[in-house]
Amino acid sequence: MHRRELLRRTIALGILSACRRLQDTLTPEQRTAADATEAAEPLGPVEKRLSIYNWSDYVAPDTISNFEKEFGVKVTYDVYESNEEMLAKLLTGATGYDLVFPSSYAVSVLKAVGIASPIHRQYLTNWGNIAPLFLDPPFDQGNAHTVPWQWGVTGLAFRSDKVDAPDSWAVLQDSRYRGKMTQMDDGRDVVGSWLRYRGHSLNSEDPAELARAEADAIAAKKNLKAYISAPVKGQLISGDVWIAQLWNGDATQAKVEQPNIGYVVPKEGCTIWEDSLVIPRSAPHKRAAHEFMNYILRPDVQATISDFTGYGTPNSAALKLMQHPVPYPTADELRRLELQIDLGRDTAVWDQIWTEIKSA
Ligand code: N2P
Repeated sequence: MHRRELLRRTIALGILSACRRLQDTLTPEQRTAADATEAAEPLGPVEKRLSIYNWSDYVAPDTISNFEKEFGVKVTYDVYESNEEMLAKLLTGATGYDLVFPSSYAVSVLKAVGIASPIHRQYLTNWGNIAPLFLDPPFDQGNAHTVPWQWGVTGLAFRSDKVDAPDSWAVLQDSRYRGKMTQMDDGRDVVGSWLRYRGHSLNSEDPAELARAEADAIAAKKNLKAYISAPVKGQLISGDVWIAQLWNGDATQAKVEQPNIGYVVPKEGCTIWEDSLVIPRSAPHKRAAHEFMNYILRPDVQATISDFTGYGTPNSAALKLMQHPVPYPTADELRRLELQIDLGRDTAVWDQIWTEIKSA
C-alpha cells in the first residue's frame, strides 16, 4: 500500500497521529510470501494470558469462563460498538490485543496496513467444521488471515405491538413515528441504507448517488431519536423506541426479554456481513489466540455462542446442534443482500458525508 493511501485512511478516521506507524513496507506479493513462511513456523507453548477485543454481546455467558478453566488462560475482555472504533484503536498503534473481530471490509483495511497476522492453520484441528460457503471469502482468499466467526444482516427491528411490520427504509422518513426510531451509529450502515433505498449498491462511490443518500439520511434524521447501535436493545425492550436499524442477532437477544419484537429485511435490501477472528501482528499471546480459535471452532462451543447471540454460524457441525438455528439466506434473499467492501480512497468521501449528516 502506498504512503498516500495510508495517509488518506488515517485522515478518514481522524487519527492523524497514527500516520508514522501505518506502513506495510512489503509489496502484496512479498507480504503473501513472508506470511506463508511465518505461518509454517511453530509458535511455542500456550501463553497464560489472552486479550480479546470483540463487539459487545457477541459470545455466550460461559464461552470465556469455560475457555479459561479448560486451558488455564486468564482472559482480558474489552468491547467495541463499530468497526471504526476498533480500527481507530489498532491504526493508532494500540498493542496488546490478541484477537479482534472485524467485518468484511475492516479485514481488508487491517490486511492493507499489514497488521493482520498470518493464521497458523496447523493449530486449528477443528477447521473442517466450517461450511464451504464461508471459506475463501472475497476479503481473505485462502483464509490466510481470518477464521469465520458469525454472520448476520443489518435490517430493521420493530415493536410489533406498536407498529405494522415496516417493509421499506422509507418508514424512517415517516413522521408518524417521529422520536420513536433510530439508525445505527455507523456511517457505513446509515449511508448504505439510503443508497439501497434508491436502488443503488451500498458500496457506491458515485457522487450523485451519495449526495442523494445524504439528503435522504438528513430527511430521516428529524424523525430519529438517535444514532445508536447495540445499546438500542434496552430502548426497544422498554418501548422508548419502536423501529430501529439493527443487526438481526441483537434484535433476537432483545426479543428474549420483550416478545413483541419483530425483524425485517427491507424490500430494497441491506447489508449481509460476516465477521472474522483476526490476530493483530503485535499480539503478545499468539499461541493462546490460536487455541481460542480452535476452541470456538468446536461444534458445541459454536452452537452455544450462536444460540445466545442470535447470529448465524459458519460452522456446519454447530448448525446441527443449535436450538434456534439461523438458516442460510435463500437465493431470493441473497439477491437483496450485499457485503460491504473496503472503499479504499473513497473512505474519506464517505467519512465526510457521515460527518455532515451527524452535524446537520
Ligand atoms: C453483536 C455485534 C454484531 C456485529 N452485538 C456486527 N457486525
